[in-house]
Amino acid sequence: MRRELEEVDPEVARAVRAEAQRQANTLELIASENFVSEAVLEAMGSVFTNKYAEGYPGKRYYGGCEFSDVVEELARSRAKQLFGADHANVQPHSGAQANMAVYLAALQPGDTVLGMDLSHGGHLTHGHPLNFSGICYRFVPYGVRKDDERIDYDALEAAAREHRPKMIVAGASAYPRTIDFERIGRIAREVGAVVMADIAHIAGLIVAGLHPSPVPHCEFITSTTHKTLRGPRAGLILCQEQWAKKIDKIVFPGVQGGPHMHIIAAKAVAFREALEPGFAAYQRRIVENATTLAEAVAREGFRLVSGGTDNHLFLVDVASKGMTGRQAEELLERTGITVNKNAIPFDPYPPLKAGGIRVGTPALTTRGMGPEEMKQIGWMIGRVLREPENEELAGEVRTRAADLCARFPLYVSRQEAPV
Ligand code: DSN
Repeated sequence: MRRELEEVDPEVARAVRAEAQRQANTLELIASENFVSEAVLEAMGSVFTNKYAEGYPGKRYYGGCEFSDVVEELARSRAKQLFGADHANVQPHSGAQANMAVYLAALQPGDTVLGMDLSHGGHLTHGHPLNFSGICYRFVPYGVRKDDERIDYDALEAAAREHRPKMIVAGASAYPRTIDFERIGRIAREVGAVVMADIAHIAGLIVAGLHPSPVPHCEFITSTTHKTLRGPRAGLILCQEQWAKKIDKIVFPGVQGGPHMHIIAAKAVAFREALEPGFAAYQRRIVENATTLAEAVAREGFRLVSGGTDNHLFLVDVASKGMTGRQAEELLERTGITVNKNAIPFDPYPPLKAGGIRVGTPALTTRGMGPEEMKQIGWMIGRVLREPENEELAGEVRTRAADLCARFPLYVSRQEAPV
């Protein structure tokens, strides 16, 4: 760690060091988390944090923006190249703000929108009644079928015909299967709706060609940049050319003030990394690891939502074993394995207890772990959840988790420092 932080604020320095150690010494399986490269970290911690640059490259409201223009232009053009999109706005501070900007650009308050139910794998900003989306617009939820837990496109189509929405939101935060953007696009065109695809979770897979791209089928695409894409914590909007001006105007001045130039610089770096040939191979390993880990957990006797996974994550039904997701999350955490409790479709428990856990492989894949490690971790998860009272087993799993972390170190050059 740099000496300045230690000297100026030892309490924060201690927390930063402890967090770095927590990340290095535990098995991170939260599907929405990842570890950025040193280059991305460096850009995020750069002097661009000092700069105000309201506006867009070449049209700013402040002086001294020539280097801000450089990094924003790089981020925009690389984002367009990565996804093959007409237009990119790289200023949204988060995925939620990206979604807010698209709704404001394409909808009027009170308009009808179809969005995937949060309890079936959607997202808060896809119309949850407690979120601005559900407060400002009339969301009609769609979901998965009870028998195979895959999106019920026939019901979605029927709902679109009945409710004539202005927009259909496609995308999810806890859905382990491929999303048929083409079919959703066709349904939307039939009823005169536009489509927003929220690809926050699967953006990296799309870049690598491992998930069909929504670009040909959707007017708007939103994403976060920190999940499978492995960039800084932030948002992104891609859109068709005819919406470009409106989207830019809504992001600034409509929703946000000054863009976070240090984060935009880091997005440019992450997008460059994603354009490298090795990125597709990394995404393939993420998916292979998810498949292997899912099979290993299933071998331990656990039911997986929809029976498995096509992407970077899967959901384990722990309710059917008489346990809540919260209990499972806590049991695993004390053995050095981090997951999050998650609702499963038709969940018998409320969200803070939840009937499942969500497990994802982007972070451990970044550390270099592969199928062999996934088999071991699947066994560890299965055993801990099957024998919650077995303290000896918990100790053994804790040791194994620590050994794996030691074999696949994180931020090696920083650990000497440390951080
Ligand atoms: N919190 C993110 C996730 O975990 O998927 C979504 O916003």
